[in-house]
Amino acid sequence: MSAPLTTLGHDTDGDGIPDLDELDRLYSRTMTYSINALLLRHSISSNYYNGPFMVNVWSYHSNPALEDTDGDGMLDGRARYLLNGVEVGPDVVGARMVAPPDPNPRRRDGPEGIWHNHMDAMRGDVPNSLGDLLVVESFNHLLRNGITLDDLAEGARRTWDVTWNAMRSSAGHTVRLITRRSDEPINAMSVLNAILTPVGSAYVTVNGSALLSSTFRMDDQRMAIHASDDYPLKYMGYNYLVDVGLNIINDDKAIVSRFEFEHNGHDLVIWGWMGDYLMCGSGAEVGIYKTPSNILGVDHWWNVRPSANIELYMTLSLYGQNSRNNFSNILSWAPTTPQWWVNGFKPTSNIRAETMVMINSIDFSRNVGMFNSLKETFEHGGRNWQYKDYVIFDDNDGNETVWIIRWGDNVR
Ligand SMILES: [Ca+2]
Ligand SMILES: [Ca+2]
Ligand SMILES: [Ca+2]
Ligand SMILES: [Ca+2]
Repeated sequence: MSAPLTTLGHDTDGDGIPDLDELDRLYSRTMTYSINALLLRHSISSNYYNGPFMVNVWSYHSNPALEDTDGDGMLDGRARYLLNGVEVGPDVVGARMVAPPDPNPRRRDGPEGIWHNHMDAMRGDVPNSLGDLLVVESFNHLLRNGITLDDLAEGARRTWDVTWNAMRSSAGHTVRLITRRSDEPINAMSVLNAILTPVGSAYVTVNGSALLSSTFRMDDQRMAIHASDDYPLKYMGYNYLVDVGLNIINDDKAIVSRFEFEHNGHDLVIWGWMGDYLMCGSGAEVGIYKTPSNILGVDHWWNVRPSANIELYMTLSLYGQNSRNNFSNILSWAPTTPQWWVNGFKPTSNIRAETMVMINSIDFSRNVGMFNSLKETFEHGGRNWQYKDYVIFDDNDGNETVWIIRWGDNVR
């Protein structure tokens, strides 16, 4: 260490925690058993030992000479920030937070190497605004993969009746469905027709959603496509059928994260998916929804609009595992405007959900109360306790950011 422990507040490794706090508590520990065992092993009479039997040790919360005690890529006591690819302190203007403080400085959190890979990916240019309007490319992707109109219809038939009823009653006035099954040669419009006709809201809310309002856009760096949050879903809400739809439609089962909590008398849910989306390729999405209403036996989760203080700054990164300790960045997205829903899809990628890792951040500084309500549900005895390993709460230094790191079952 670079200063005596008597120098209060000194932080040798600069990780935000003073040396003394990293060392935690000094206590006296007996060494009698170990010393006697050693003497016995070497057949030495205890009469020959006249040293101490008690030693003073630190209980050691984290290493005062290392920023990242457990080497998992998250620092012991502070979040990590980048500006133009260079790691900087939190106070640098324009710096973007890319990793939370380590919730467990002495135990690796998340899949091995993921935070290192994430830091590397974030050093590059991360798209933060929308660019081209995009419709044709996702259709081409669909067709390239040999998916026929009959495939779409078959996959959706089972859920159609109930989703249609729910959709009609909840959102019929906001969405004009195209209900004609086209027999024309395959082109973008006939694919659109085929999708919307049999699938209904399950498809509309997951894969076809943005197509309804033509707001699928490529980000400004052409890394991935994004559905704008200003589209019919906000009038319709999500429900469990979305999960059903996603799982039927894709060969690959989606990984779903679903955290329920209450705030100010509202039932809220943070709901995320990742997987290989039929039309859009490898993708992920996370949204905040509130107040379920039961329509024809189906709970609908309505989004949080128009309450501006529930639109929050969110980021999303998606990775596919190549091998142990090695992840490829599928997409990253850090929009500069607050969202109730963040999403990204890469039509040219077909990574399976079980080898994916999603890293999502939600900055609750616009709504600290909601942060606290959510956090309580991840504490021992709370309703989301079972998911605690997937969520990191950063309330250090005035941050109120929630990080969701979700990985598939096959990630090693
Ligand atoms: Ca330190
Ligand atoms: Ca340290
Ligand atoms: Ca660490
Ligand atoms: Ca850790």
